[in-house]
Amino acid sequence: MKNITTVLSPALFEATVGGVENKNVVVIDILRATTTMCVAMENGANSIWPVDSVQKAAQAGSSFLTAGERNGEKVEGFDLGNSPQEFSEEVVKGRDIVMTTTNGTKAISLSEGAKNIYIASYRNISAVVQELQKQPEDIVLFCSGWKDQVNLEDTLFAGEVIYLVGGSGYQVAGSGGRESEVDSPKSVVGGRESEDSGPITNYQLPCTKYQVPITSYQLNDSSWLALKLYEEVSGEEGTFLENASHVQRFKSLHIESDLEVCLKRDTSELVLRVEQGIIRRFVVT
Ligand code: 3SL
Repeated sequence: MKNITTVLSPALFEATVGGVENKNVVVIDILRATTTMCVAMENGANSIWPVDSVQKAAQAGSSFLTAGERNGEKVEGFDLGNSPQEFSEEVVKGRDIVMTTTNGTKAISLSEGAKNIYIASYRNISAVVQELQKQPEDIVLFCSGWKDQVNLEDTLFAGEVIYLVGGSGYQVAGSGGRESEVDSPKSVVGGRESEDSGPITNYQLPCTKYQVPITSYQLNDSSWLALKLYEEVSGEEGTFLENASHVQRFKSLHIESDLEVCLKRDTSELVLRVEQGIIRRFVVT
């Protein structure tokens, strides 16, 4: 039995998971930090050192490209902001980057001590899912949110990871094999059974997509929330995310074109992992 626990914002980290030792943490900041990290590594950056303050980044040393934002705007004096469009091959290839962002790098530092810390975005979602399916330990999906608040984009993405990790159907444990094999997330049958049978939080998710053996997963309430949101919105992410407060913020900062980059799927098969505080490509052995 594996637990998939979703942490909806850094403010809920302590209360939701307490500690992350022996757990696989996936840090999610779709708009934009973890997407930008993926783009930088896709374009050949050597490594990214995520730090939680502007001061630390500024003191990193001249060999680093400095990158970061506060409130969505580039930190004054830094080489780069946090727009994925700035991290082109020409700019980042072979470079070590030090990066600080309002929420994403904070979630990474809170995850310190986990067995593995992965960096996820739509750009590497399938690679991350396959990596998670191989790991025997519990999974924590850590949504960076916005200034400790829950946001739509990270929650929606967490829901898709839950859906994909388990595959395209699932059955209620103890239901005598009642199973839902489905074509689209919208028709997934799940949920809790009647009050009399008590709460059922223990589901078997047979994965067909990546042909992994059936594993049982236990979802916390936030994971259920995320999964159900994904089922509802799947295929219409772009339209749905027009409602997101951060997309509204993009509009006021005139950076709407970043949204399209952030919603691009599977542009690489990179698994990015934080190793001794530094984000590197994870070489699967
Ligand atoms: O907070 C963060 O980590 C950033 O991704 C926010 S922003 O999109 O750069 O505003």
